[in-house]
Amino acid sequence: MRPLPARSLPLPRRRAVLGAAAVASLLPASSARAAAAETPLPSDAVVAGAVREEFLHAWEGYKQAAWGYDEARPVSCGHNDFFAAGQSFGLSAVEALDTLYLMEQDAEVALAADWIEAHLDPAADAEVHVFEAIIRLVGGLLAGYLCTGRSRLLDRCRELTDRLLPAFTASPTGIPYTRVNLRTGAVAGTAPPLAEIGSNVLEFGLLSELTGDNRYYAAAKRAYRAVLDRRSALDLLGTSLHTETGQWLDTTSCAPNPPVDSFYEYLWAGGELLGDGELTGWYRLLTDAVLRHQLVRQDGLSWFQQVGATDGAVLGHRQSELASFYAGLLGKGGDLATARAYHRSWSSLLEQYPVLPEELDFRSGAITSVRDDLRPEYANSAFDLWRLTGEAEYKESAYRYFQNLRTHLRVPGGYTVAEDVTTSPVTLGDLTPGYFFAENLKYVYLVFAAAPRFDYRTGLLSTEGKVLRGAVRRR
Ligand code: DMJ
Repeated sequence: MRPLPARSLPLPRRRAVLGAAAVASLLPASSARAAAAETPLPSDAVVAGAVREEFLHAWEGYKQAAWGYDEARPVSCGHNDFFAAGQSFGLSAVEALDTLYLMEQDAEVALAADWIEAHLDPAADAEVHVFEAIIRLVGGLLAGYLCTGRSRLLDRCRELTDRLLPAFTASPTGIPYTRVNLRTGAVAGTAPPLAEIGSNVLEFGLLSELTGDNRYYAAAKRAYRAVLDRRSALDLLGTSLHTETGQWLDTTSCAPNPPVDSFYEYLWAGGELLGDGELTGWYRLLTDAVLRHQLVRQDGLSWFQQVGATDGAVLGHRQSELASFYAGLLGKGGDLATARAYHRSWSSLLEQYPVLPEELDFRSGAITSVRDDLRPEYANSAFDLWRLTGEAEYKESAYRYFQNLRTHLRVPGGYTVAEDVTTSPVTLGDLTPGYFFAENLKYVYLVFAAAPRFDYRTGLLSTEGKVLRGAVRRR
């Protein structure tokens, strides 16, 4: 564990390519803009081209090391089964589909879609993680269908979702089981955290719209309602619930950290995508409570503490890197001031570390997890805030993120996770997580590419970066 100086702004340890802009992230907005202006970025077209090149570098790495398997091990040239040992769903190909499409790589889209249609087995004898299967596979197939119009992708998606559905329908409370065997429908796992209960309303709602079958959307709403019914008098939620008894198993409100993060994201996004005002109302109710009880302003930075859901008592100061997406969500939800402040807190941490560590304790300054699992969340919020404001600061964030990734996590076989971001050089691991193909470089690309296949006005991305609205079909 490597302590940050407690109770003071972190001082820049390194001068990155974007030196002035990096320093600017510690300054008030006006100074930030002035400093950033002194260090012009390359042209948008140059950056977009470089990002596409890096995406294709990782994609080629996957094709070389792990084609047809879930994930590549780019250092050892091996592969990883993500869902179940000995079973592959070609996860990275599914994750990459819409990114390849947005980047106008049509031959690669066809290659991936052909493989999926021929080999992805929605009835595999595998016990899969329901939440992961929904955000990665169901979402990926939906986005692939929306981009390409290939109806077999939608057929696969529907069959897979039908086989995941027992996790919801077999539950006496509506709170889903965490795992299901796709062949037998046997369910298991009775302690889902909130992200796993709620992060399905986008995929299920959209699938219901596309198929005219309301069962998917109904299951998602039932699950959400089961949680809302159990909120505290403070309008706070705990972390996990029992599928069968409906009792809270952990009453800590840890938003926006995992494992509750995207539960809140899908309330806002579900309201947007599905025109469901009830979801929007729930988003506002719960977000107001999180801001009231958990937002902490410390030394010019903003963080979210953990509190007891029933009494609001402070329980911890853990901040996961995965929570950095929340700046974008707050902005989309209309609270730009808090969104800006929270994003800037993460930018300031990027002054200390070449890539963001997995977790810190913001009160003590200690880094409590030195890994970086090639995370996309900071780029996600940079994209969201750039789209909302058009401001240079967020373009700078996206570019700096890209530069740091390319400098520190690129290997000849693609991109990899880091075991320790506090060493110099960074200690590398050996995995390209599937979400890398759906998220990290897609967000940066969309900032710089003026992508003709993305409708910047209406586009809506899932928690896994899948384009669920706003893909412009090729003529
Ligand atoms: C992705 O699978 C999704 O973004 C999810 O919501 C949380 N984390 C990973 C990436 O870090």
